[in-house]
Amino acid sequence: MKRRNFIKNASLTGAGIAVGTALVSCAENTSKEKKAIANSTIKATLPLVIATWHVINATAKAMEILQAGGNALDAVEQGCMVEEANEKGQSVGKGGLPDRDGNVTLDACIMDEHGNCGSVVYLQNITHAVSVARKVMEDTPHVMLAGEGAKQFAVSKGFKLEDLLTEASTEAWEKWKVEAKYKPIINIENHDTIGMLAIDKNGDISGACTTSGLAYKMGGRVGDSPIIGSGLFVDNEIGGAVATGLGEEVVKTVGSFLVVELMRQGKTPQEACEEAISRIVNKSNSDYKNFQVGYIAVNKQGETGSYSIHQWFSMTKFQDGVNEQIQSDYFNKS
Ligand code: SD4
Repeated sequence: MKRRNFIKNASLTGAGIAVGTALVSCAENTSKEKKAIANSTIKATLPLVIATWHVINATAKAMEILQAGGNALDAVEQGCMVEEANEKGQSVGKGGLPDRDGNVTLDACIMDEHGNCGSVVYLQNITHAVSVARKVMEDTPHVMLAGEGAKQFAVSKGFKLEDLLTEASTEAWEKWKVEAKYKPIINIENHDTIGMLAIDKNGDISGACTTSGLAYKMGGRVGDSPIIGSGLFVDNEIGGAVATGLGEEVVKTVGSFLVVELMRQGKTPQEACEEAISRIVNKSNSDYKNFQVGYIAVNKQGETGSYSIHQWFSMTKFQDGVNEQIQSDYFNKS
């Protein structure tokens, strides 16, 4: 095995592998390899999956796929599909809250370990937006499809058209219309846009993100969730990150790409999430008291992190047989 591959594999596979520091002294190592060796002493059991908010059914589905030897891409897609199909979740897929005109419009994206990605924006009448995004990635020369074009593409791929506006969401929309005030809600029932990252048994990372976006948004509004680099970013050499919350603020700081780049510079996933939040709250005109943004991240060594502006953001993590909700630390303690 070539030296580079040995190091790569040793730092990724199986439970808690520690690579000998003797290798560090070898003159032919690049600095990247040295970093990989230093980091590889961290004990991580693979596979693992993390997701935004409290979504244990989604992480359980993803882990089922990973445990059966499936890859991270299938795991994140099928994990996200659980929430898309859950009509009780009013911010994802079927049952998602509509825009101010009563239209449910979905945004989603997916990214694999090769840096391939696909995305759909303003998709209507199709529950599994994440799967359409995957088809965009795999079956077209494009990255993003929007609106009617995305819908027609989905239909051509065999997706079923459905009415996504449930009774409960119609009722909520009717209530909202009485005052029709637009204000982002900080945490919706502790269960919101789902972003998921998985590392499979080979150490490969994929991620996905899917949402109906902000409730009662303007018609045509698109958030961060389908935008590669904002709602999601994966670099298989470094790690991955996903965002939730007020998408406009995530887009302005290219949040998920930022988190991954900070990890590339040597920050832990936790430190990187904290720094990305600080870029938002420390702007001179930041109105952060009135909106929420949360990040979760994983690095190549299987360390994870999560952080948000306000309390009550959480991450679900499934690793080592434990599928648990972990409350995130947060910035605004005042
Ligand atoms: C958006 N980021 O459309 C999404 C919504 C979200 O928690 O994550 N809500 O801006």
